[in-house]
Amino acid sequence: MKNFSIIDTTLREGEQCIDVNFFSQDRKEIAQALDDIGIEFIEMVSPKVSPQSQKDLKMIANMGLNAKILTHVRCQKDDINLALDCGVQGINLFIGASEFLQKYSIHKTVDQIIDLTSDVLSYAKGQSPDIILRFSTEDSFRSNHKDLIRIYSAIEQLGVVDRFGLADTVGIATPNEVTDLVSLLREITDKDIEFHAHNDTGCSIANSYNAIMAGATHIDTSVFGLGERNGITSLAGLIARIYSIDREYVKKKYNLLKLHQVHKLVQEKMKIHVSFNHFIFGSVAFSHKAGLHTNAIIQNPETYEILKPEDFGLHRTISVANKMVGIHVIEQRTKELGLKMNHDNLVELVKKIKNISDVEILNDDKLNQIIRDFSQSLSISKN
Ligand code: HCA
Ligand code: CU
Repeated sequence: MKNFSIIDTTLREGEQCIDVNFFSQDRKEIAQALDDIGIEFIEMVSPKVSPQSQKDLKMIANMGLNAKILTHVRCQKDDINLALDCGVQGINLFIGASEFLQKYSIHKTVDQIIDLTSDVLSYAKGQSPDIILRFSTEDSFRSNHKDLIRIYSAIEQLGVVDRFGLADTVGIATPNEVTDLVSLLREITDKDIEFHAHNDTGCSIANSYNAIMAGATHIDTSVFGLGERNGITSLAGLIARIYSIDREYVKKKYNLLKLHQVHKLVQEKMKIHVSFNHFIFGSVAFSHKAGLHTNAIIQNPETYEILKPEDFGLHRTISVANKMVGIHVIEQRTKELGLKMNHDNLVELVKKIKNISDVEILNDDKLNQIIRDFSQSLSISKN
């Protein structure tokens, strides 16, 4: 696994989700919770967004967190000045590059984009030589490659930028396209490369993974993947992806037991409905049902689990009360209830459970009652 850093942008991109609105206290607690995990960078909304956003940026930049605080700004000197006044450690500057954005958003040609960004980036570095400066193009994956090469090469030559970004703003990129574009940018610069993936077609995690493999050093995430439309790379999803490749590396890099806290915070504060099948923190993420699975899981969980729930402070659930149940788990449940049955009895009991669950939904209490009743009927027939 290549070394990489996470830039969590829950407090910027996340707030662009239609259901999300952060107040001061929310921002403070979320920033602290991200820092507790060991997330390396926290991106916050531009101080231009609102007066309180400006105060909160200052407050969080001065909290003394280990995470570096970044803000996301347009290509304007005013925005740069305001960001620097807030005491941030880094500025993430972006500008549209696709034909759509050249025409309908920024109304500039490629030459004008190069002139403007060169001017504003040089200004920023001149004002604050220690600032970590990032330059990114919006909608990179619908931009003409020749335009991108011209823009990035010009900015690289300027020599003031610490990190270059690529953004799949509309979630259109495939993993192979990400590999290609990150590799192309890698040929232009030795500097850090950041990748930002929207998830409109469900590729954001795979795309982020391919970006790392192709040489990206920084990946943008948000809690639950919150962002514009259906969002971006989920923090838990990226962690799951990397953990499955190199568990020890991820466990050393991040405090995984703290990952739950920030998810709980965002869920409770924003009152959002978390998808039942979200990575790691969805309600069914560590549940097992089919007989073949549960039989193997009770012997060795790794048979059907690549993520260990206990590494995230969670537990697995093994569903027994359903029609897919197998004999081994029913035998175990019977023992747990203090009952003893021979193999033939167990075969008959499993059959009975399957028949009942064909016509009614079982739960644990009902299942236990069926087992007890069955056991009782056996002892009655014996007597
Ligand atoms: C947007 C901007 C952005 C920026 C990403 C970046 C995108 O909200 O339109 O600066 O790297 O997706 O392009 O989030
Ligand atoms: Cu975005």
